[in-house]
Amino acid sequence: MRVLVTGAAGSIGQVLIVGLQDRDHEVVAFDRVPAPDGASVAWHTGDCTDADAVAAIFETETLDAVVHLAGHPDELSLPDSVVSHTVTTAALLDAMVEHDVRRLVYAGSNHAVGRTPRPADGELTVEHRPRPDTFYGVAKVAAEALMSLYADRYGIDAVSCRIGSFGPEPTTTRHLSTWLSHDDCVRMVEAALTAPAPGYAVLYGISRNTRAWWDLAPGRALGYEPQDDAETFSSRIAARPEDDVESAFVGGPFVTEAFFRPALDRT
Ligand code: 15L
Repeated sequence: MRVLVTGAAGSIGQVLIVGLQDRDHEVVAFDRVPAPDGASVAWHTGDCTDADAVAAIFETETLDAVVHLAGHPDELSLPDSVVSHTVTTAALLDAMVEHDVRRLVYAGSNHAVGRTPRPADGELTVEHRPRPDTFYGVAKVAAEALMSLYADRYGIDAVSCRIGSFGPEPTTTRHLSTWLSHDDCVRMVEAALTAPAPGYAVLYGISRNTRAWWDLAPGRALGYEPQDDAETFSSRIAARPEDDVESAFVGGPFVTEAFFRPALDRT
């Protein structure tokens, strides 16, 4: 497939460019920063919040799918969060409809349900109601709502991968439950790109962690079969004072009062 990857210069983007090429996909990259030296893919520099810049890519490139990773990975004011996550998704979906690009894979977040108390037993399913822990989570939920709307209106296949904690290895106790390895991330995105007719779908983007509290069944239904387990690293992870409070809700640190702030910045 020929896949537009937004946020291509970010940590997930860099891993996916290599991983998708290894799996015989052709990547077209989009990011606010210019192509790194030696970039092996077509590279467009621009901002996903600019609908004209997004539309211009679709006018010059022939695409089969979009992997939307761009967005600020931390808490901002509500308007800034909505622009960063929801407006960018809207710009892409409008261009996809106009140019008949039928598949969107979205870097959703566990923070869409982060305010959910950690399940005492069993796993949190995707049927659980959106329960954001931050304005970041609210904007991710709104982006998913938009994907659902475009799936219903226009028949776009749109898969939100609610990513846990992406990284080369887990570094905290919470990560033993929430980690998504680099290789599993590539497996997950490829499954979401190639699953036959998923319509609008949500999955939890984590590895096959022994201590997982999110249900992997929705991902497996789309062909995502994780191979890595954070438990492999457990002996290297030291306990921290924050661990207890971070384990109370699935959103971990984003639920704590350090993140409480007004929705709107006032001068
Ligand atoms: C996310 O969605 C954030 O982008 C990232 O900064 C981490 O906080 C991650 O979730 C997590 O929950 O570990």
